[in-house]
Amino acid sequence: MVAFDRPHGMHPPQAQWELPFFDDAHRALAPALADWTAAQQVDERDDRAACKDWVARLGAGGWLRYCVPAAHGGALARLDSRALVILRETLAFHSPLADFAFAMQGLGSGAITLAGSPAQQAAYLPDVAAGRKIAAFALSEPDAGSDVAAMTTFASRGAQGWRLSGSKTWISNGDLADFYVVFAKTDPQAGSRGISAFIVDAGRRGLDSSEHIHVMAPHPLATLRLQDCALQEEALLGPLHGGFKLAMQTLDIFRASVAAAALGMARRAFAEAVAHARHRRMFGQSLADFQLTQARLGEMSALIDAAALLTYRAAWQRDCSGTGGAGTAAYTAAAASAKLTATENAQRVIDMALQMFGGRGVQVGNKIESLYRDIRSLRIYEGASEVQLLILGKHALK
Ligand code: COS
Repeated sequence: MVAFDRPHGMHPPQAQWELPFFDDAHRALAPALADWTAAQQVDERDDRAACKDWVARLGAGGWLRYCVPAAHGGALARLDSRALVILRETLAFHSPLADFAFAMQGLGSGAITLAGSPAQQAAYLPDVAAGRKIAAFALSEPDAGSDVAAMTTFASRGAQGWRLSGSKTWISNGDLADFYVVFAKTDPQAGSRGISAFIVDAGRRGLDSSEHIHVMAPHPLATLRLQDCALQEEALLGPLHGGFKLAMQTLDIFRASVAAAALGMARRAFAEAVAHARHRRMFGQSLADFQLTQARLGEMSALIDAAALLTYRAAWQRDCSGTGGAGTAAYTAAAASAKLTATENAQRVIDMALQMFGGRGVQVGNKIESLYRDIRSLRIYEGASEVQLLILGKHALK
């Protein structure tokens, strides 16, 4: 296993930022981040230690400020989807774990940005922006993944506040986070209209996060067990029974950015494939001289372009579109299209790149080999491809 995930002199492409979806402030962001990442040396052999390290560095570098609004220590007045897309694409090109560390600060705190009380926002968001607090989003359960409304974690209200019982699983940053945004049923008979969100600090009595989950592309994951976990009244986040919509709105913000992460990984695989094709000799010529190789690179390039345009459109639509922007069904569909296409296309691009590398492509320690493992979960988390198809199908029928 390689000790350091260094880009070996590879710099992410910049021409895409000239597209009219972006403005000059966006265009300045990408090269500055690319230079910054190239100077970072993070030992990624231990995913938990590496993730902590990345959060601290991203905080110190000022990059996490794009995860929260300016009123609470953020860089911009509100969460800017195009900045998130640029940051995630660039980080994922360099290191999928760096991208993960960045993204989870946003996803884990997104519901607080959207619906937190002034006290909740002041207590958490500045620390998230500075990398002093690690955030997590706890929605999935063993029997409620895509079907969010089937969750059984229950929150009961008493004279002293709330008591939460149940289990959450596949929780990114589980056992690493300083706080979790936990979704629980507050009216079990009301389906998606009976869910509420809570902020649960790590170390709280009744919260056990010690069961780690190990996956093919290491990143910190755990199951949370809540047993009569007592919370103060003020731990309720957003409106009572408004948790399902809050979860969907939070996911909506970050779905276009998951697409961007997939795009960054696909662009890296493509850059590796082009470099390899130029240098690899066989049958008296370079791999790049074969028309078969040229056709394959052409296919990869078109898949990347298609993903990029849908991703940037979704981000632009959320930031700028008056009629189809944030909170509209049109935007939800645009984000679903982007996530579906970018993650599926990236899987194909990385697979094609691996094929071009031959045996080296499956050798542990090769960048393509790790990308092949890294990309797989993006087609599942934050709404599996099938969920995106469902969202698009429902939208078409409306
Ligand atoms: N923004 C705001 N409100 C939304 C919304 C969105 N993006 N999506 C749905 N809603 C609202 C609907 O308008 C509806 O409101 P009313 O009760 O007022 O009518 C309510 O939420 C229920 O919507 P719907 O009937 O579409 O919900 P379903 O239970 O059919 O679920 C899917 C829809 C499958 C799309 C949803 O459960 C989902 O996204 N699942 C995947 C979850 C996920 O990403 N899990 C990964 C966890 S993080 S790694």
